[in-house]
Amino acid sequence: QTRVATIARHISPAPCSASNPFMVSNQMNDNGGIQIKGDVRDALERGLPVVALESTIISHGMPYPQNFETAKEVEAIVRESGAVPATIAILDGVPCIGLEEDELRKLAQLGKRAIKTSRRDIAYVIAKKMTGATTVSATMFFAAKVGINVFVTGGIGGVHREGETTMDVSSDLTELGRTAVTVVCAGVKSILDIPRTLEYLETQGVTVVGYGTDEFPAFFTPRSGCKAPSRVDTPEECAAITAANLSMGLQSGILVCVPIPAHNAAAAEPVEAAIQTSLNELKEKNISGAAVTPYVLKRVNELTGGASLTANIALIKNNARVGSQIAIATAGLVE
Ligand code: PSU
Ligand code: MN
Repeated sequence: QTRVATIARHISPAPCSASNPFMVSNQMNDNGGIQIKGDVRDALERGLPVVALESTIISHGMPYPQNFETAKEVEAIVRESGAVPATIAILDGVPCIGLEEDELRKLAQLGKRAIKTSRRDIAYVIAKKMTGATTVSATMFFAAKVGINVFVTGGIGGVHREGETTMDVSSDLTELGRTAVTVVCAGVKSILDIPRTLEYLETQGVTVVGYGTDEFPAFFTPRSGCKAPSRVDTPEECAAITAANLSMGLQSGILVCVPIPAHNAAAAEPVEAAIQTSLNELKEKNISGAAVTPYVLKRVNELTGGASLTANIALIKNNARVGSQIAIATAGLVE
């Protein structure tokens, strides 16, 4: 059992006041509050590169068993690249930083029976001792809390189409505005409103960079037609931006957008058609809120005969390679 019940020194103490009985003591975390897997804790204490990974992508983003296989392969890529993977989830009410293989499998098999856990859901899932798969927003929160600077995912949430009336704007975007973690992704899907997503990221003060591209990538396809605000071409440049962000205490996130490699890109046209179909179905079936993204991912996969899932898996692995290099370069710059 490599699991440890103590927290790393990176966690800043919770505000604690003897005169206020409602303030939770910092001691709570020392006993099963947050569990950090042994190899992750060791790497954090020694300043070695760690890559955070989310778990909603496992439970809600892909079907079993591809989700389990992909989760394991992504962790293996991070290790082969020279960093330590830390998949984050809440298991039976305990936030876990780094999962054992049997825990990954359990989450993969639970699928949508796990709670899709964004920032708003964290306290509830913990208090109810539930099992929650963390989205980008919740994963960023926990990564920052334990001192992990780099986080790899597939795609982030964004402003939904017609978001100007529904106000369906992913909490991933506000989390990026308030949490200093560098998130490596393949952009946002064209199921979302990409221009408005970029506007909102600017409002939130998020540093957005295209990785080896001038364009903001659109997840399944390398191009969106929208210009990325800035561009980098190396892991070292990303590390320098992360270091500057931390040293200035900006307390906001960085979004590194890596285009899907051209040979993995699903042909744009069938994906776009499948997206349109599933968006229409959302209205017919009255699906809204947190259920939207999982539904569309599932339907686009069905409608493209699995082509979108193949592309999804390929881009995540590519992001894991790039993200590990960024984590390694960052560990060399940041204490
Ligand atoms: N995009 C994907 N796969 C996913 C998600 C997004 O291609 O699994 C998940 C991520 O966990 C992301 C979340 O943080 O969906 C955003 O959900 P919402 O749009 O409800 O905020
Ligand atoms: Mn939403």
